[in-house]
Amino acid sequence: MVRYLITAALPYANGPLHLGHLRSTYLPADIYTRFLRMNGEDVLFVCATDEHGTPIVVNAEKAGKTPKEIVDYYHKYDKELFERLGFSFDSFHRTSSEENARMTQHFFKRMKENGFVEERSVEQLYCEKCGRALPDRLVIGACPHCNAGNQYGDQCEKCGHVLKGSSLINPQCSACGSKPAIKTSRHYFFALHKFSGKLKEWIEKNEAFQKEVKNYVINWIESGLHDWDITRNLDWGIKVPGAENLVFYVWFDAPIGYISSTVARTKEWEKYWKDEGSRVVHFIGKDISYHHYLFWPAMLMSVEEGFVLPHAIPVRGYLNLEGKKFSKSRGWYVSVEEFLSMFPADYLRFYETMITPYTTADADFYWKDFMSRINNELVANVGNFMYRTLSLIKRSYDVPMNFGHVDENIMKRVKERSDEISGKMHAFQLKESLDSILALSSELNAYLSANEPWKKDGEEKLRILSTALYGAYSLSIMLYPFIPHASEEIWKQLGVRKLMWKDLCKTPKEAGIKEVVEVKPIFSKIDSKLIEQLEIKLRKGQI
Ligand code: B3M
Ligand code: ZN
Repeated sequence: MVRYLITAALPYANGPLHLGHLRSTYLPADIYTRFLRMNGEDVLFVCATDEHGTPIVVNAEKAGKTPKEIVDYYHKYDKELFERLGFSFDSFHRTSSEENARMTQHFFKRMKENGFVEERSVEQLYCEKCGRALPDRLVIGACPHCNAGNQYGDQCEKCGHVLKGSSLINPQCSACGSKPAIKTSRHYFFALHKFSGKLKEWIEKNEAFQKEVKNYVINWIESGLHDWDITRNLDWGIKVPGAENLVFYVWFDAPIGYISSTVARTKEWEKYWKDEGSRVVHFIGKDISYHHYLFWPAMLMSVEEGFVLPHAIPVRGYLNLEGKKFSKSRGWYVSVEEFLSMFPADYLRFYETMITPYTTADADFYWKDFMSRINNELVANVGNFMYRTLSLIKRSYDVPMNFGHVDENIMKRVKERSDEISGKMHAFQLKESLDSILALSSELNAYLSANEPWKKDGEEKLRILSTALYGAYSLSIMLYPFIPHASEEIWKQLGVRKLMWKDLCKTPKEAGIKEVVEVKPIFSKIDSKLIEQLEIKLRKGQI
């Protein structure tokens, strides 16, 4: 039996979410999950906040708070915002949880027993003044590969190289600016290189992986995989058993968070992670491909406990804002919270899907483009068809009717479209599916205009309106994964509870629709004055 475990990359509990965070990961994962649920699949959708690592330590220090206070705040913040966006997680847990500490320590123990973890001496930077080691973001200096200044010790933002703090040119403690000393310390390393062959074979034969991603991942393997230092001298993190002064590196316990979030939800978590028929699907942004295509599957192999390897790892690119990177410090920024104070969540879900094909290409959020897609595609096409249909019915019949005769050509057309869309959805082509739904909506609008039910009466009128009604609720089913709030509103107006994908083959009568209970437009147009104001505000750096 097929079973699905869907994940969205874990957001760092370290700051407010902006519009760019949603596009590559949470939104596609939610759309895909809702589609599977509508098809009656056994699916669990899990996520969590990623609560360890030096950036959280640094931010907490700057804010005069403890890391725990910061992550408690942002866990709650993210959870609430995700709910408002309609992200339907079955479990939204935390990497600082008991479950995750236990699972992480268990992984480490197994990996060590199996000979994939080695203890080695490392030279690392140490700040005498702060009295602590300086891993990752606790140190700053120039990149030894491209010379760019002001780079943190984990990765160069300019050239993308993964760095070692001790190789930075002119390193400084990022908290106090002192010149660090070098100290040796015992750390644990995960022998990633031992999995090169297995990983390569697994990636090459997996047909669900994107070709472009496969190419660059295979390149990484061929250029040689480095073993990973999976421990850090820090106080904040999951303790390494038997080593008082060490915690695990954030990227070691973060993906394990996918499992512990499942554990927190159900005693039967192993069904989803170990049964042969289970499909684990990780939705990610392209910057974390290395971690999900190489590091994580190797970890799963190394414990030798029958974990299934990821079935698919859909990768998408970044979102920019009007041609530039989102940057909170530079005021080039729109937070999700601000957006939701002005527009419905479905508008964001719709627009971000429309600009996100299934590739790793980046895209831009433009206020004007946002307005025109909402006004011309969502409101004028889908909204208009729904409203026209439902108000014609409401005006024509004030008693329950038998909406049982649907034009066969339209029924055939909807079925063809639904097969096409289903195929695309299973292949993670979400924007491409939405395009097909919009095309169907245009066809239905044309049907209604061509058949002019307002000029007809009796059986003929009833047949045309039954057909339009069938079209309207078919669209509401297909659109539900994308804009669930709007579909739920339509269902309310039709007096039905949640519809399923299989209801696409039913006439309104068979689906239990006897009348239009109430009619209200489900969307409203965006005012161009508001958009102009938002553009000005953004340029002035006030958002
Ligand atoms: N917390 C966020 C990122 O790098 C990071 C993802 C963890 S997924 C296990 O996009
Ligand atoms: Zn210092």
